[in-house]
Amino acid sequence: MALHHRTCPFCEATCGLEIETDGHEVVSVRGDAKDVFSRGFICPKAYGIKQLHEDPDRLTAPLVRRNEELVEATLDEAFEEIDRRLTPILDERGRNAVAVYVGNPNAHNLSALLYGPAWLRALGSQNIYTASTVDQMPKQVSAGLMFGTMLSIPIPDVDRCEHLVLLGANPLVSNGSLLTAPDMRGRLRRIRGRGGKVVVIDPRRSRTADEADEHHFIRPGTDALLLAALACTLVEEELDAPGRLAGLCEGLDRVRELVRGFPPEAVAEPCGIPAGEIRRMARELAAADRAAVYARIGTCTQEFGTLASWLVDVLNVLTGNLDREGGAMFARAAAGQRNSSGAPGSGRGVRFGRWTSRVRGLPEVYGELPVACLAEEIETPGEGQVRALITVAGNPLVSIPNSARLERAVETLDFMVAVDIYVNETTRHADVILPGPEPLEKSHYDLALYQLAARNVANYSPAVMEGDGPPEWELLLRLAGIVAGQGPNADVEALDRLVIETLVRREVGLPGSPLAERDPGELLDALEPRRGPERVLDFMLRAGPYGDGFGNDPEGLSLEQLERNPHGVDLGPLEPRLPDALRTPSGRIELAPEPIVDDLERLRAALRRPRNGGLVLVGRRQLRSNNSWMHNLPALVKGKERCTMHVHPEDAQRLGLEDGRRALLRSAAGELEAPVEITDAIMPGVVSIPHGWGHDAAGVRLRVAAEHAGVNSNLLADESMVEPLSGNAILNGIPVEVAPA
Ligand SMILES: Nc1nc2c(c(=O)[nH]1)N[C@H]1C(S)=C(S)[C@@H](COP(=O)(O)OP(=O)(O)OC[C@H]3O[C@@H](n4cnc5c(=O)[nH]c(N)nc54)[C@H](O)[C@@H]3O)O[C@H]1N2
Ligand SMILES: Nc1nc2c(c(=O)[nH]1)N[C@H]1C(S)=C(S)[C@@H](COP(=O)(O)OP(=O)(O)OC[C@H]3O[C@@H](n4cnc5c(=O)[nH]c(N)nc54)[C@H](O)[C@@H]3O)O[C@H]1N2
Ligand code: SF4
Ligand SMILES: [Mo]
Repeated sequence: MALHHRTCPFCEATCGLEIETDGHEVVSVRGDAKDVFSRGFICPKAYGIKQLHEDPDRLTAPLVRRNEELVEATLDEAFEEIDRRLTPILDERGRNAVAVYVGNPNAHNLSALLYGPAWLRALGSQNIYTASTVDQMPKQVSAGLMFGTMLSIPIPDVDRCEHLVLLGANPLVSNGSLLTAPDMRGRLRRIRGRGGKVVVIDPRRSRTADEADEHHFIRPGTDALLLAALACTLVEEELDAPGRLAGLCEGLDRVRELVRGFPPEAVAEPCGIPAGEIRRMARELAAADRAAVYARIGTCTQEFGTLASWLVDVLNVLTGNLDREGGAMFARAAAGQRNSSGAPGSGRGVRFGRWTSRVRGLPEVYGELPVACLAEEIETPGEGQVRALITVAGNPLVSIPNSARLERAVETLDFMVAVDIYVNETTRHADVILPGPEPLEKSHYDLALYQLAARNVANYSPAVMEGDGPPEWELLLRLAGIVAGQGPNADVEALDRLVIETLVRREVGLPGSPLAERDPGELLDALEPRRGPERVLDFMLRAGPYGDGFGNDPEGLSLEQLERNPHGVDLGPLEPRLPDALRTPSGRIELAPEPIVDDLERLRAALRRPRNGGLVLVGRRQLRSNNSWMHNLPALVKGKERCTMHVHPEDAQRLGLEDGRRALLRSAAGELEAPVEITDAIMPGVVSIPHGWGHDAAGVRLRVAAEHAGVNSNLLADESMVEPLSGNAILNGIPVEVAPA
């Protein structure tokens, strides 16, 4: 028997797990009571790490398509096939003919975070797509424009705040997003316990709403109007008090003027929230000592996603709560954080639209194109047409709008590779599947999520057991070798060396770095004998804000120190970081970025838009689910059917829908049938279906999931609808017609 401590990789909460193993068998999975951040908390998904380990459908060997069928092959055969098929496409049709889709699990995968960028650079295609444009891209756009980097996202200081307003987020189910804070139920209860208040704005009375002091239904897609009206109230009633932030902001007076155009009396009707309530909410927000406004996916995947994301931080500024204890603060991560590297206080800022998508002309954002464009880029002939697709831990045939169209498009590709652990709705179309190791077989460090954490922590977990196959970073470097023209057997060791050398050289050349002017050779020697992600991570930690600086501070952080602390290292509560954390060219908070301000005209038009009284569709997440890919684990799908359509009793009656019977939903993009679940926890005029289901397609090798297939809600989402600033898909507030099936 052996006891291991490992961070859970399944969601953003980064809970510590205590895993007991007996040889290759997982005996038990518990919360790690000594974890410095989660202190024993886990959710039901943690057990998934055991069931994933045992899942007979999980791939452990590469698959290659031979005579129409996916059959097991050796790794060398798989890479030879990739080289044989991909290289001519690159040679004859150019780099853009190969598209890549990077899915959500990459954000929880050290190998992918460290080596993904390297292989994408080697590929050099403009057709890079990720799950970010069906998720948080609007927040990254507003954060980049306001503060200078895409992950400079203020996090509510939940452990010290006394008034928290949550919009479009259900952390009691999702366990938090762009807010890494295990046990949100406990944290919200403590806010109330210390006399504070929790307010939830959501078209559904969610589990989080049940735990709150106050919940308001809101018409989907109208959060930007509500937020603007809250800001307007602060300004009109002279309740705004930015304090020291006033001296850090560019455009404060301009914003004060702009929000005056959205008085509560004007937005009440479209939002479905009375003006008096909006004014009261604004007054309470202003009166609270330590308050934060926080919004998540419901406010991102909608028509005014970037405006809503921006207005959240406008409110945090106007109330003086940005960068203040108990307000909305910036984490200070131990490794890899752009806003704590180099010279403090200013930077290059962000630039978008360096290229545009070929068919629809949508701008690139942070090096990627909107995934809602992928199908048309495959379908439309001409130079730069996508002929090959490589998915890395992604299931776009379920996750992106109008997935039926993408499916038809994918069937016409010349070649497709998937780096994935299952044959699912997407990967069944691949010609080669490269399975990475399961979570227990790889080391873990949350490079991305600690930048968004409600407390500064660092926690590294070594692999729990040895895998048979190669680590994911080696797979990615071999792919890099192929697209760089080095053939199927590139020297992985040499490529890995190139990755670390590039990183070290960049750091020593960076003005303001603690390692500026140091000798790269000396630093590389000090990293010996580490290889792969451990070498890169060790370097990032030592070069980071708590690092040992390779001798500068012998007490400072290094990977070795994290290895000695299996329950993590607590780096303390959030601390004010402005102006140092800014990376805007002006060295100021850009409170009125031009592209965002220009978009207010579109919001103003929404005030005048007549409403037809029709139904709109939103999504919802479920505790025992993780997007599309954990439905093959028996413990997570047992019990009653979960992929149902929620509808309010009044709507059900009007439409003749009966609980437990099926409804037919139609949208501009498509139609589907779903079982009806009548509940007054949803706002009249709104229906809800969770995403990530629909596992009954031919060729899918998910035996458990197939028995709990559900329907894919993205058959209804319209790929032609994207939010203009971020290119994010609009997945909430989709007009639908509903009738008994
Ligand atoms: N309608 C609607 N659509 C949505 C959303 C919504 O709210 N409503 N939410 C959106 C959001 S927020 C997201 S993040 C996306 C998610 O979109 P995707 O990232 O496309 O989908 P996932 O379901 O996360 O699929 C993950 C894939 O990774 C594989 N995988 C899991 N673990 C590993 C691993 O360790 N290694 C490898 N190589 N593969 C692995 C799984 O088998 C699966 O194929 O969906 C989006 N789509
Ligand atoms: N158990 C579980 N946990 C997960 C996931 C999962 O699938 N299952 N997925 C993970 C991923 S990839 C992500 S991105 C995060 C997301 O984490 P959250 O952002 O917390 O996501 P949800 O739980 O979907 O909550 C979104 C809420 O927005 C509401 N909503 C919909 N439209 C609107 C609107 O127009 N306005 C407002 N104000 N609200 C609206 C929905 O009713 C829903 O309650 O969760 C992560 N954690
Ligand atoms: S909350 Fe998230 S990180 Fe914590 S145990 Fe559940 S899935 Fe894992
Ligand atoms: Mo997500």
